[in-house]
Amino acid sequence: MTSERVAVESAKGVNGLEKIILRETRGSSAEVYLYGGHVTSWKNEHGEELLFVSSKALFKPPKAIRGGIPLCFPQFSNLGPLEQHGFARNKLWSIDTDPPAFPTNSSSKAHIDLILKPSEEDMKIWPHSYEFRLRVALGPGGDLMLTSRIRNTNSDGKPFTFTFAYHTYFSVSDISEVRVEGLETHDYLDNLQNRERFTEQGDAITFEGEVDKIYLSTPTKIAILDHEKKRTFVLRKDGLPDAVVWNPWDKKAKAMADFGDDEYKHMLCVEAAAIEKPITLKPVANLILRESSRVAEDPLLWSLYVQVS
Ligand code: TA6
Repeated sequence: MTSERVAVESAKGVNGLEKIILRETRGSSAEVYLYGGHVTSWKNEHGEELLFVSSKALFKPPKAIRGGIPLCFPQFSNLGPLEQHGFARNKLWSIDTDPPAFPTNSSSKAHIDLILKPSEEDMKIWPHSYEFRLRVALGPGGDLMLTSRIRNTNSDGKPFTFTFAYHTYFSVSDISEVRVEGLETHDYLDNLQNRERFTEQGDAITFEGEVDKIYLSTPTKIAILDHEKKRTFVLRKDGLPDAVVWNPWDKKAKAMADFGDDEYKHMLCVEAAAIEKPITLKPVANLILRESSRVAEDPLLWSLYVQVS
């Protein structure tokens, strides 16, 4: 592999924040910031960016980066006493130099293991000891896989409970031309109507206004069809029963300082999540949560899994 195609490279990103660049032999690439364990770029073999990051995103702690794949842990949204979406997305992660063996073998060298552990200060906010390991990997076909392994290391034997989401911002050509398939007929909680419960209509979801819905117990495969780009994102998730669909549309877009007024036209969040039934983890128990996304010019399938050991 020539120097410019080193599989894993550390580099300085925006505001000097450290990032890891992953490159796959066939040309796809991804970038992950240690700040937030945050994937901010995923490009296909043609160098086309597949994730949305706002032109107004602040790469400045403690503000989370607007775009890419923020990690919502240990709390989704305001479903608890902690700050919105928890704290994992605004903590500094480290490179995990000695990760436990990985459940599956991948031929791709383009992966990085990060780890987050609480400091004394953190324990005052959330009184639990844990190890959150995140592997970000690029597959041979350019697919992006995120695997979270969460271990409860409380020495007092106490379990802890959390909600979780991969808050993925997909880049789309024109939101009014996008369809989401796989959530039809499923129940959802509408965040715009006090999380009241409704059932989705029978057709694929299309967008003509603000959407903020938590779909419950969805299928493991969800597709995002971008007709203009003749592109389909195939998102696979296991162990993450729910899926959030969000687009702020024009008014909310204007209200967000780190988001451009018209940028809602070019992004859609489809988030693999565990929200309706919070996850409880006993000490020493190990949980693996995984999501993968793939671009399929001609839709093909991908599969991954979740395991509790
Ligand atoms: O995932 C959807 C959502 O919970 C929306 O309600 C909206 O608040 C969005 O996340 C962004 O949240 P943030 O805290 O990043 O501004």
